[in-house]
Amino acid sequence: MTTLVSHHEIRDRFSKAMSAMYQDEVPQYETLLDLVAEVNRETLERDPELAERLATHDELNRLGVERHGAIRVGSAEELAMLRRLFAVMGMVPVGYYDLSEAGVPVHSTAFRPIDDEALARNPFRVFTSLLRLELIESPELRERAAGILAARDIFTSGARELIALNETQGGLSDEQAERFVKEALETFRWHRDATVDLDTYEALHAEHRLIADVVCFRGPHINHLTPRTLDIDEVQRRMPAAGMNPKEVIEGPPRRACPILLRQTSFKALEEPIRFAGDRQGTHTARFGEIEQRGVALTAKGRALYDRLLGESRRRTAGLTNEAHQRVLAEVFADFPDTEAELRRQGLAFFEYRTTEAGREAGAIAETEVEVERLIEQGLITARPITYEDFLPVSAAGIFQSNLGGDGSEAYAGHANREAFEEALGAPVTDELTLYAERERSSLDAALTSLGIPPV
Ligand code: OOG
Ligand code: NI
Repeated sequence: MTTLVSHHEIRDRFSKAMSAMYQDEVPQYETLLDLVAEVNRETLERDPELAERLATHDELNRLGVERHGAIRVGSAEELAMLRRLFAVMGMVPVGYYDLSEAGVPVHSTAFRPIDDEALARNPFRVFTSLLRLELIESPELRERAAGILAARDIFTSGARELIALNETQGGLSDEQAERFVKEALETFRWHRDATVDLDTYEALHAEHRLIADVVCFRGPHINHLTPRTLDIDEVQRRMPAAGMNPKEVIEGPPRRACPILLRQTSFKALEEPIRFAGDRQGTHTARFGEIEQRGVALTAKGRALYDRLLGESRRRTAGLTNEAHQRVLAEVFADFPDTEAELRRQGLAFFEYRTTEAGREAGAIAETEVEVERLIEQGLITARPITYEDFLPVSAAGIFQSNLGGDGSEAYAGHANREAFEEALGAPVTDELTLYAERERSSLDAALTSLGIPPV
């Protein structure tokens, strides 16, 4: 019998190997990691309370660990195989994102771990986009792209074997896991040689830069990795002095007392030398470094409010510098409650509940109908915001756009097509809201039960 290592162990090894490869390939990314580490250190020194909170939740040691990366693939076969590859690492497709509306001809999901323990161990996820060839207008170019994609195999034969082995064995042995990490990494590697000639590249590029990026190379090079920062505004401010060219604005909600969802920014993609078929030199711009700061996951109601306020602010922020942009955002988001109690009372965000020491000592509570807020006030249970683990389509589009150059934000006529995406994937995507709701529900049930109160 083979002893299997856990899927989470393999994800941890893989994300570290990927980070090492990317730092090696993109030195500016290493500079970004250093800057993030410096700002995180200073933030913790300034805010001992935050440091203590992170320490008690076992967050300090994995602060510098990458939170996500992103790739783009060209066909249903590639996407379906990726699903099987990520399954080796306990990562499943969560969420459906339509970016066509924002002028990016892809739809996407995030492969990520879903249970608490796995997220605590290593939350690494990969935002994965599928090119929508059907949105290319010219039939001739569409066919050319499809033909080029059909001729490539982005997986090594070793990776294919180990993925199949994972499925029959239900996991991999230590030695197989080592080999898997090495073989799987090849899919994400950068290639200086394009598979097409410069003319083909330019024709596809003229249609949309993203199409050239997906179609012209041997594989879906990892296009960015993203560590977690404790102060995104400060990292954005310091990027130029550290030699990085930040994107114009930080995506997502403004800075708040109770952070919500996700804020992101990046240094802009670098222009890199490429050798095209026929031995002609050119360049390609695809790879960048990103940072993220995460807050609490919002309920459907909270998300609707976020979307409405973001929509309102967008009409007023067009063309503004980041500072002015953030000021307008803060003004508009004044309508979004900014205390944990209010977020809970209005059902805007998800929380995880726990019985406190006092609650455990109090034992069974006599009352049958008890308000959760009262129990919190009495110190019998605590509520902790559940971190948002997913992505935001408007922000993602902003990240795509600023790294593709130009604003080219004209919407495609195509609409969201989750069914087509799931068919290509070969499986349904998990609904992210359901995951948060279940986590909240089960924690509350357990807390109430321990106080002798029947769950509501
Ligand atoms: C993905 C952009 C989206 C994010 O963090 O929202 C993304 C890409 O450029 O391929 O990574
Ligand atoms: Ni990203």
